[in-house]
Amino acid sequence: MDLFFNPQEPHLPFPITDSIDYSWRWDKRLQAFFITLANGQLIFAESFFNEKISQRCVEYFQEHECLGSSDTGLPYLNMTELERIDFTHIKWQQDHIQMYGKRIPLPRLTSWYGDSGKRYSYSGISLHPRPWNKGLRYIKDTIEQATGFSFNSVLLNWYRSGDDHMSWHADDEAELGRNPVIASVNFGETRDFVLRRMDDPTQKITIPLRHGSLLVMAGELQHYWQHSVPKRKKVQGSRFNLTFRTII
Ligand SMILES: O=C(O)CCC(=O)C(=O)O
Repeated sequence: MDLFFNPQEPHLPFPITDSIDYSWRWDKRLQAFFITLANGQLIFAESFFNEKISQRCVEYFQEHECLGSSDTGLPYLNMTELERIDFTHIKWQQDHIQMYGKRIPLPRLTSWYGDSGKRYSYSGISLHPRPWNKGLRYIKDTIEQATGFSFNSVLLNWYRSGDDHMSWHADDEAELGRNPVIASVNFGETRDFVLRRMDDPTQKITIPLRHGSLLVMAGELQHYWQHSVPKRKKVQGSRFNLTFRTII
């Protein structure tokens, strides 16, 4: 029996390793879990944005001018369809990576916004920031006020269905600094965010990120852990993920 268990407080909704290096506590003010892992820290707020705001974000990210009227709720967009659509707020793009001498499209759509000059490069892709807009600034300000961290850029990922995914990687590019604080917010479908230790990939933590969830990664995490968003065949709809970062 856990003598320190307080039934009044929420319990961490996913398992973490039961060892001295791992712990969590509930923070009442932020309504979030503060989690300590071996070599890293997480803050997890399952319902950081309420349903109304989260739903508005899903619409905002997809709004576009088509036949003179704005529309939302797009089906899975391929590259040709993407080029025909003029998005109102977010300029979605299809990036490519070079693999085995071939140019391969990323299995998701992306966009990069931030302060002027805050360029970001990963996997051979170089991104120039578009200026902040009202919706992104609102999300950024809300996260900054709640957490006390500040950010100057955001990478947006649109997972059009459960086929879209993100492979194992760490956010360890030099321009993010030594121990970056990265705040990740999610809107739309729930998808699993999986962490694994680099020196022992059997050590994994799976965090279901829901409509409105916030996950902050901090400390040495990017040096010792990789993360991914695996394919999920049963997921039909879209999920939008925004990772707020500081480019130095
Ligand atoms: O979609 C997610 O939850 C993860 C995004 C991510 O890993 C990244 O942008 O580097």
